[in-house]
Amino acid sequence: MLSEYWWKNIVVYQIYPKSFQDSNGDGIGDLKGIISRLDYLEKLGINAIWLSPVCKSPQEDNGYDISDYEDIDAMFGTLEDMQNLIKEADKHNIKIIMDLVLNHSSDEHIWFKEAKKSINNPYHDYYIWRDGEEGNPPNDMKSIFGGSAWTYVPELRQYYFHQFAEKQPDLNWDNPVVRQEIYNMINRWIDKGVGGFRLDVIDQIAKEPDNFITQNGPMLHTYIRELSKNTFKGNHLITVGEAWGANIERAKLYSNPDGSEFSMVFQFEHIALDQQEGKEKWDLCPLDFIKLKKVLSKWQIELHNVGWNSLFWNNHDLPRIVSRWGNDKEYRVESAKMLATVLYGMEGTPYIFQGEEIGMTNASYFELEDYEDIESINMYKERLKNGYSKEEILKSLHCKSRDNARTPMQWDSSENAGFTTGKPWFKVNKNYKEINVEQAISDENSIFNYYRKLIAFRKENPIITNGDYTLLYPEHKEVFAYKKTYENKILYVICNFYGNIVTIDLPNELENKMPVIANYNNSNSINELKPYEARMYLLDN
Ligand code: TEU
Ligand code: CA
Repeated sequence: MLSEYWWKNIVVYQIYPKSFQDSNGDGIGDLKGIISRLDYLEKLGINAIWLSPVCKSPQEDNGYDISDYEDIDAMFGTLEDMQNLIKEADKHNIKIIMDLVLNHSSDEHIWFKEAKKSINNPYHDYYIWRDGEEGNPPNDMKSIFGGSAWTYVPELRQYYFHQFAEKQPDLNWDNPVVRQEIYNMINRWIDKGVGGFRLDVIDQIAKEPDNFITQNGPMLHTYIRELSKNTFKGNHLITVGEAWGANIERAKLYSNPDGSEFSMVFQFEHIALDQQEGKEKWDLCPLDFIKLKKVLSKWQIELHNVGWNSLFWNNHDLPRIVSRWGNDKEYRVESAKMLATVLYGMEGTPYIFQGEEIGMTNASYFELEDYEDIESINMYKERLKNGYSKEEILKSLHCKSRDNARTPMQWDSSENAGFTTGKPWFKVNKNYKEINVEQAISDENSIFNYYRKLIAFRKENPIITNGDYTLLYPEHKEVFAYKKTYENKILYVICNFYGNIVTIDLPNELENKMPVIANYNNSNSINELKPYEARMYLLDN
């Protein structure tokens, strides 16, 4: 029997199914491919898989546009394959977390096809419509993927609302019939044995387009509590709400230990600190390191005992962290380990995005025609129109495109990195001969083996999830260090976040102590940190 808070002590692994492992040579990753890699995931030490969407979808946004919530897309397999995955994963002590995209559906969902037949159709009110004349939308709200948030349907003389692409119409959460349909659908997945849910852009469901409200609408937490109560509440599932707009106060609601909303929040404050303030992610600037320390520490302290956070550097929407804030050239291995060390001493549930554990890098040599992602392609078109040069745009894409995370998983040095025997749907990163799973498993000093150590260490040491956190040297420009105390233990995490040697006066009690985990075998002197050096010490109090 699972304890109520079992998800506090695990590590989650995110799979982007299209790019993980192909099993039938069509060049697209699939469910059978995932089943074939469960041994690998068990070896890493993870206990849950967050599976990006595998439901039926025209794939306008790689599955984040669902046309049938209760069927599996043929390119990934069948419902039976999904049941097998749940069953086989369970044998490896791994739960399957489904990705629920509830803010919008695909325009090819039967609900929307019906909805646009007539304003009297029973499904019409499943979506958000406003009367209007062609060329004159209700207001000038923009879609997150570019262009207007309103699309005209001439037969109805109405516009429908979409926060994302035209093919992703927003569901009308103010309609109780829609909410009930969603709850029934979720309950059928619970009956099939899934271990939990990740809720896509959940902070955007309670929108009020007439008032320009998309995030954090007034009804948001009322709807989430109703959702939880009617579905997963009390079922001991792991549930995680994706919320770009969460602050601490809201995060306490999302992750209230009373289970009224979700197990945890997945928020992004720390991961947007290398863009110009008030601008888009494409508007690059150097990382504000002092702020990064402040932000991560704030979340550690403020949610302690009253909420629960996710710990991550990567997902399918973010560039690869080793290329972003590490060094994917001469210090790739050291910096990838250092970045992991910073997070793995913290309270929260860590998420590994596929390939992170072997230090996969950005595809920073892509040409414009290599990009597949709708967000990247639309940004390119829009910025070109607005007078940006191709070079500027390409630079932003190299640094920030979501496609950096979506190149196929690098399993070995054979053709197509062992991802497929056919033609891969998306280019394999050309560094796969050096960076791959086979290499990582055989090398005892690999990033992979370091992650295994960190994961095992977390599970054995309650100080990580229960300890009191203090940031050390908050104003230091290169060192990220913190201390935790719990019962009779003290944990120190000391990291050099940069590629130069740093000398710093470390606490006296570390003198003559050996780190329990470190990314260099020996240090010259305790007070000298090598490039990207990371150490974790566990002391008796
Ligand atoms: O992402 C939420 C979201 O707002 C992103 O579009 C984000 O703004 C962008 O990726 C930053 O570059 C979720 C999913 O994770 C994403 O893959 C989907 O495209 C999006 O929702 C729509 O479902
Ligand atoms: Ca396939």
